[in-house]
Amino acid sequence: MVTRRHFIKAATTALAGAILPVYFGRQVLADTPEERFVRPLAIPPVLDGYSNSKGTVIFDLEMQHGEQNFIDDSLTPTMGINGDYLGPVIRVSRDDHVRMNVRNSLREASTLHWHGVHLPAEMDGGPHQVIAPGITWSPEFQIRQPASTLWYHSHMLHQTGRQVYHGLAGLIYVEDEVSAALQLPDTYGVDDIPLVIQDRVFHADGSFLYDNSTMGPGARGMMGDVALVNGVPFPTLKVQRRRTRFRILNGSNARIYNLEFSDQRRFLQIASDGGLLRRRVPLRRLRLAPGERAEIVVVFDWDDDVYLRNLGDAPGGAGTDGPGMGGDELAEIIHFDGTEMAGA
Ligand SMILES: [Cu+2]
Repeated sequence: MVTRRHFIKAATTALAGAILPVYFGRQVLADTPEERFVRPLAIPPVLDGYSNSKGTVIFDLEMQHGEQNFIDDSLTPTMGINGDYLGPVIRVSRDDHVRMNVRNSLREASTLHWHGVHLPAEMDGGPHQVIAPGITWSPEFQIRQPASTLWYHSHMLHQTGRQVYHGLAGLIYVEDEVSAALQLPDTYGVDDIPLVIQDRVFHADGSFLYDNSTMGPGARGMMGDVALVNGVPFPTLKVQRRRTRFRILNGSNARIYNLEFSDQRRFLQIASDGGLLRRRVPLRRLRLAPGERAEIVVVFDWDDDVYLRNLGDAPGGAGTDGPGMGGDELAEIIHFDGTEMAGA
């Protein structure tokens, strides 16, 4: 059958070298999970903002070019917010009056859209709200919705896909008195962990391959053979014997994930796009389309050695997404390792 890799090779040939060969790295595409999942998961910084004399909570955000090492020794040109790739978790509370100072330090125009935030359209960074290079845009709005996991990303006309692919995205956490009162794991980075899942294709020189032209590999949306979680390819997270909450964002351009743990353990979904569910839902699989969020709680133990893996979108599971759709290219996404806790 035609795998995505073959498809891209074919496309590359068809374009007669218009794009460089796709990367087949020795590390991130190593054959065995033990060789692949060698990098620790990164935890994005949290931005709590600062208050002015009127009580408005202010967040300073800067869209910028950067570069980051994803594969082998190469540096990948990227875009980020307050960093090289992706942006901080913006943490707000219900009823807060907030101001976002969004400075565009890119060499190109962009926007920043608050995905899922209930707010007046003129305060949202949709395609109508272009920020020219060198300009700071400062929308103000009140947080008028329950606790939830939202996100922000570029929404630049005709450039959204490319800019998000290069890293212009981040999470927004809304907290309220309900989320504070529930006995949910809520220690950020310890038992309350964001997982921004994205798939990417790399050129041989380490740069991102993004080609959504009619003849390009991303004509139906870019899908990749390298999984990034919080910007780290095929990461490992050391886990402890405790309930752990994951706030998962499908930050991919086109891939729909059907996620499960490799031992098919049960977990509880506690929140979706709109916030906390009325009751927890036991699941073994979770389907997430691009832009969707879900919060889950899973119990780890000291001898755990499990992966979160993608079964693909079709009912038959991995490998059945069809030629060129890439569903057969991305199985294990992140490794959870409790084994070093043995005897501790
Ligand atoms: Cu969006």
